Order: sequence, then structure tokens, then C-alpha cells
Amino acid sequence: MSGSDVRKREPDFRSLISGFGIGHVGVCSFSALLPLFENRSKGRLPDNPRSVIVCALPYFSGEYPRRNVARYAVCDDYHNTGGALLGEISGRLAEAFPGYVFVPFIDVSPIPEVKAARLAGLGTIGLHGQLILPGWGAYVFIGCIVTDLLLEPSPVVSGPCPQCEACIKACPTNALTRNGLRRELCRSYITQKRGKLTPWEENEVRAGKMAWGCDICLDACPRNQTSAITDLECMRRSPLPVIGMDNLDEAITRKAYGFRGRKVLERNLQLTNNACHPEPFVCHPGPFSCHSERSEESLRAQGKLREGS
Ligand code: B12
Ligand code: SF4
Ligand code: SF4
Repeated sequence: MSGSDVRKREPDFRSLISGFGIGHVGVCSFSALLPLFENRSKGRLPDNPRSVIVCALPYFSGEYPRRNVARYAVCDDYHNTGGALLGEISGRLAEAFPGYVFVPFIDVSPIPEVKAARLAGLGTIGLHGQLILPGWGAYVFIGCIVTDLLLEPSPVVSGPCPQCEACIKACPTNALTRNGLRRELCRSYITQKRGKLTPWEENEVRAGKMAWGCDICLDACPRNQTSAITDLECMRRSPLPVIGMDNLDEAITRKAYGFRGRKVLERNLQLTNNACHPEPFVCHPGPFSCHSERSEESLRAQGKLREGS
């Protein structure tokens, strides 16, 4: 099939993917993503990769009265749910475009996914380092399908990040700077670390009151105040906003932090003494603090307040 044939058939692949409930899809060229991340998943790439189909999967499932895991970890493990969805789509694409190879990746990937989403026209990159998908904010996962089929790259969109720096100001550890993330200072990174933490790191976990991850820079972002609840059923199913020693076994088998193992989660729970983020309706310092859209009243009116836990 020639390049122009593929361009003519482009609507086919978009409608095939939207048939799986994924409405946010773009394409970028594989070569624009070099250099890749060096990890074992690189071995799964097709022999002659030419295009990358990038999908954004919204995960915001609502506000909870209490929560001690990051928003992205409330739903079932996206490596499994998102991975299964992308796997099915890849299978259907292979049937629709015989002779071509389609390989899905999500997170555990040689692809710098935020950059891929930006280059595939899905949105822009905020100063918090995350993709901002217009209308959905940054509470979206990114998954990619790498193919040897030549597809037309999507036009790049200009950005909804006004560089207000609310994310940088809200970051409690100064991990976030205008020049990027200093990951060793990031609470999200610290809660993932194995083994004994330094006294400073232990204090950060205690202060964050999160057994896993951190959302503070994302929650401070004005682009996330009006995020819609995910349209993907697999991201709304079986939410678990609070974990503790009593439900840890179940949580580890189903949730994204399971790969880190029980010891890391137990350590974090001990440090936080089973506390939860004290304020369910997050208010952070900065120019956009106390967003009215996140007040209890407003969340109820929008149907975004979830019961339970
Ligand atoms: C390692 C990792 C982490 C590490 C380190 C992150 C880091 N930035 O260094 C830690 C554990 C800290 C982390 C935390 C989080 N992560 Co993370 N993480 C990853 C992972 C596996 C690799 C990222 C990486 O190593 N980047 C390397 C650094 C150098 O890249 P960078 O700083 O982002 O800069 C790149 C781009 O921004 C780009 N870029 C910057 N500006 C511009 C401008 C233009 C025009 C272009 C073209 C490109 C460009 O160029 C840089 C080089 O590629 C990716 C999955 C993947 N395969 O990409 C997920 C991923 C980035 N993480 C994700 C998430 C959800 C999170 C958290 C929100 C989770 C949480 N709530 O705790 C936090 C957010 C913290 C933060 N503010 O960044 C999502 C982001 C989704 C989104 N909307 O963008 C990803 C894509 C996973 C996924 N599949 O959905 N993460
Ligand atoms: S995730 Fe938390 S610690 Fe990390 S950069 Fe954002 S606000 Fe700072
Ligand atoms: S808080 Fe402001 S600067 Fe940071 S990503 Fe959001 S819009 Fe951009």
C-alpha cells in the first residue's frame, strides 16, 4: 500500500479506534520521538517502525470524601485495562491493514509518551510536565500503538497552558521548576522508592498523607478544575480511593502500585499512620487556590462527588 493510499484510509483507523470508546487519538512519526527511552520494552518494537498512534485515556473518576492514593491509582491498573484496550485495537488494526504490524505500549514503553501526545496533536505540555488534553485536563493516561504503516502526522495544537506557575508554586518540595522536574525531590517518586527512605523523604511521605503518588501540582492547575469524569467504563469501575492494611492484599492485585510490592506500600502506610489527605476538596496556595469548581456544593451539582470510603 502506498503512502497516499494510507492517507485515504486514515478515517477508517480513527473510526475503528473510536468504536472502542477512545475519542482522543492522534498520529506522530516515529522518528520525531528519538531518542527513545532505554528499557526492555524496546525489544517489542516492530522491525521498521514508521508511525505512532497516540491515544489519551481520561482517568478522573470524581472526588471522594477520603483518598490516600493518587487519582490515577484509584481505578484498576491502567497497564491492564488500558493495555487490554490497546491490545484489542491493535488486533483489529492488523486485520484492517493486512501485512502491517501494530504493537501497543502503555507506560512501560520506550516511547516518551508525553512528547508523543504533544507531537500527535492531542494537547500541550503544562509546566507540571503533563499532557493537557483540552476539556479533560491532565488527568489522562497516554498509550501508544507503534506501527510500520505510514500515517499522516496530526497537526500540532497550540496550548492551553498559560504558564501561570500555579503548579510550581503548589509543589510542596520544590521538585517542579521552570526547567522541569527534579524527580528525586518529587513525592510521587519517593512513594515508589524501595527500601529505607532518608529522614527527609520519610517526612515528605508523612506530610503528603498519601500511601501512593502525589497530585498536588495537577490539582493546582486551572486546566484541571473542570475535568470531566472519564468516559471510559474501565477507568470508572471498582474505584479504591483509600487503602489500608485491611485491604492491601486485594489492592495490590488490582491497582497500578501492585508492581512495587507489599513492603513499599506497608512502609508508606506506616509512615502516614493510615491517614488520608485531610481535605477532600483540595485547596492549595497559589494564584488559583480554592477553585470554586472543587467546592463540595459545586461537585455535587456536577455529579462528580463519589460516595464511599
Ligand atoms: C518515569 C516516570 C515518572 C517518574 C519521573 C517523571 C519525570 N518527568 O522525570 C515519576 C515517578 C516522578 C512520575 C510521576 C508522575 N507521573 Co509519570 N511517568 C514516568 C514515565 C514512565 C517515563 C517519563 C520519563 O522518564 N520522562 C523523562 C523526562 C526527561 O521527560 P519530561 O521531563 O517529561 O520531558 C519530556 C517531555 O515533556 C518533552 N517536552 C517537554 N517540553 C516539550 C515541548 C515540546 C514542543 C515537545 C515536542 C516536547 C516537550 O521532552 C522531554 C523529553 O522527552 C512516563 C511514561 C512514558 N513512557 O513516557 C510516565 C508518565 C509521564 N507519568 C504519568 C503520570 C500520570 C504521573 C503522575 C501524575 C502520577 C502521580 N499522580 O503520582 C506523576 C506526575 C509528576 C510530575 N509532575 O511529572 C503519565 C502522564 C500522563 C499525562 N497526562 O501526561 C505518563 C505518561 C504515564 C502514562 N502512560 O500515562 N512519573
Ligand atoms: S507530584 Fe507532587 S511532589 Fe511531584 S512535582 Fe507534583 S506537586 Fe511536586
Ligand atoms: S498550573 Fe498553570 S503553568 Fe502549571 S500547567 Fe497548569 S496552566 Fe500551566
